[in-house]
Amino acid sequence: MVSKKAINSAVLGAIVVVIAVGYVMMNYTPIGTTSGEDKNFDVVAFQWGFEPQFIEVNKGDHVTLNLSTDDVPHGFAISEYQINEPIMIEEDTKLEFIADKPGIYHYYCSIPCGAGHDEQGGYLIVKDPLEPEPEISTVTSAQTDVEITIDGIIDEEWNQATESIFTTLYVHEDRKIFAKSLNDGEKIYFLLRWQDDDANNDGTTETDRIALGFDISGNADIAMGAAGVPHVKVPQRTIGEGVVDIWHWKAFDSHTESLNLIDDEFAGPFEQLKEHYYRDDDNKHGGNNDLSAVGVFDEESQEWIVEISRNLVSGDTAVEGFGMIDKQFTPGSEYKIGFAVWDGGRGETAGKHAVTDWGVLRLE
Ligand SMILES: [Ca+2]
Ligand SMILES: [Ca+2]
Ligand SMILES: [Ca+2]
Ligand SMILES: [Ca+2]
Ligand SMILES: [Cu+2]
Repeated sequence: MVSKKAINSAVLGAIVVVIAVGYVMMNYTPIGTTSGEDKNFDVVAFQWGFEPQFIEVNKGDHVTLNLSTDDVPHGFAISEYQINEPIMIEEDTKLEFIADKPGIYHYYCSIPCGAGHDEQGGYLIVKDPLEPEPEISTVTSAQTDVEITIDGIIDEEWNQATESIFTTLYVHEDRKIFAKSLNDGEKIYFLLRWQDDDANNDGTTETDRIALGFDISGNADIAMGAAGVPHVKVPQRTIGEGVVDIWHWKAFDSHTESLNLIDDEFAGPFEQLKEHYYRDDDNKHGGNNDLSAVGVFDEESQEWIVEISRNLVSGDTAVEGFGMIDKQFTPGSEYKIGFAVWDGGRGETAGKHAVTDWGVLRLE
């Protein structure tokens, strides 16, 4: 799996830190021997997130989490594992459990800690080594010499592109994103469709949205959607050490009260994001918004149809503090691509969304 290497290196880093740092053992519960391995992680809670955001273990592993907070008291909770542990200031809390249930579990903060509290979370991934790895989705961007009109209406030309399916994995499982891509030597185009039973685009509810992510650094964990809590300008989602280009379309943007807005964003390592912005055009920090998109809700088929385009090559390759924040595309190459979707009608916003794993974008 593409994301595995990134997770493994994070695991290794965490183990090194655990060995190097002495800690007070709190809430220590001895656990008998199991068939699994010992897995240790340093988990830092902060306003508003956890680092790391993904913890991957195998079924049966004896997991030890060394919990600490960077700022105010937080909690670490996983409902399905009956875990709910307070994390107090200047106290290291050791939490141990056997990862006996395979699956993907949301971990979240259980102590109210401010504006971004609801967004503070991450994922415990418990793999069953006997289960085969899921297949990686690939979308092929065929070459075309016809210019695509970005209007949310399916051009003739789209009929020659092959459709791929990306399925969401985290929290809201099994939503399907149907993706097509074309490129004409200058621009890359995407046609995205997904099922949604209500168009949330008038500002009375949270908005429907979709985001595309492109791994820039080559080692980013899965990290889709908002890279920060916009109103407080604090990074909320971290992506290990990686940098990801994010294209974030909203049916309705409440800040500008406009329909069909696409933000050109990026996410990076937490320490870097703290000092910087997350949107390419944010107060003139970062780069330029290089994206065009239009979405139309098809009442009949109950789905959003969104067309997006960008130049294959953008200018945002040397932004202070980050370097490249827009993925650059070359025909004949392959890239890591992932998706997130939000259904505003279900109250989904910011970090509450349905997310796919990394797949492959292949440019012909
Ligand atoms: Ca069109
Ligand atoms: Ca840009
Ligand atoms: Ca960008
Ligand atoms: Ca909706
Ligand atoms: Cu918290």
